[in-house]
Amino acid sequence: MTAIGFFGAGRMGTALVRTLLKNGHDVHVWNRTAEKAQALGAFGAQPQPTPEAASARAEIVIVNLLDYDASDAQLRRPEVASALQGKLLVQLTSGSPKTARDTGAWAAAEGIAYLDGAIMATPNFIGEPDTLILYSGSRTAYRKYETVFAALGGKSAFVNEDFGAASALDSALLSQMWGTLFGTLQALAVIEAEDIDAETYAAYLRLVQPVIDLAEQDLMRRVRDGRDGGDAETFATIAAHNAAFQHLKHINAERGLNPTIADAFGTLFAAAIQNGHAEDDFAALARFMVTR
Ligand code: FVH
Repeated sequence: MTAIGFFGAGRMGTALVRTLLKNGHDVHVWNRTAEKAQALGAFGAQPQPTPEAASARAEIVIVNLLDYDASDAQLRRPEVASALQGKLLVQLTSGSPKTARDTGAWAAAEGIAYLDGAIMATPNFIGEPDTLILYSGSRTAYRKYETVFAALGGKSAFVNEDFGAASALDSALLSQMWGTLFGTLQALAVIEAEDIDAETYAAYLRLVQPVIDLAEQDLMRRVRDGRDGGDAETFATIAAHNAAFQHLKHINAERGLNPTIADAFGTLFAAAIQNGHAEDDFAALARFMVTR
């Protein structure tokens, strides 16, 4: 059993605390709205009136507040920083690589061991064997409390000692998710405008998915290896993609659909073609994802 301090009893914080309690840990929880922390008392938590009180008897302090502004407003208070000294601070509030590195530097200066985490799941998946939570920072601290992290998510992993790595992966993986979800929004707009039902579309999508998956894997390998010129293995050149893309543009215009998502595709295709990459692989578009 580990004595754990916990800041936050929102949707995710409540799921995390209840999972820690189920795994037999002694959890002292503080929340800005005290009633939410008190409600966790029914599950065995020890509600505390302040973050420093929640940290006093803890070996590890886990933070899961709305954002880093809310978190910093608590952590940077001298009473809290001194209560954390010599302990492990685990930041599970979502943030950017920069905020993670800044907090890591602050923690080091305060004599606090630090792990920055990224929860790659919604609250309902917390405590499940396949749930992934990424951590980066103190490898020693991760190893010491690995069983606590495994209880929160069975696929939890230590990325590396760069404090910002977990947050960077969080944003990359979320980019992948948003790309799929925004693509789905565009697809659904097209089929609705063309009077095709969603079940029909879903059935054909399942048949096309292997083509999409292979193109994604090929793209990742080509960008990793720098093989972005058109070659015998290129599935479709940028010119071929762009020709097909014009049909989407025409549907959006003809049917009065919002062009915002398609415009992002068009901007990148146009930049690559204007710079002489029409006959190159789709992977050549990666060159235009960096602006400096
Ligand atoms: N919900 C999810 O699926 C995602 C999955 C990935 C990771 N996120 C991150 O987890 C953080 C918390 O998200 P949440 O969904 O639990 O958010 P809420 O339910 O709104 O709870 C927010 C908690 O933060 C407290 N809080 C907000 N502002 C302040 C402040 N200025 N000072 C102190 N505490 C603050 C709030 O307190 P209260 O409103 O109950 O008094 C909640 O405890 C977040 O980083 C997600 O990106 C979740």
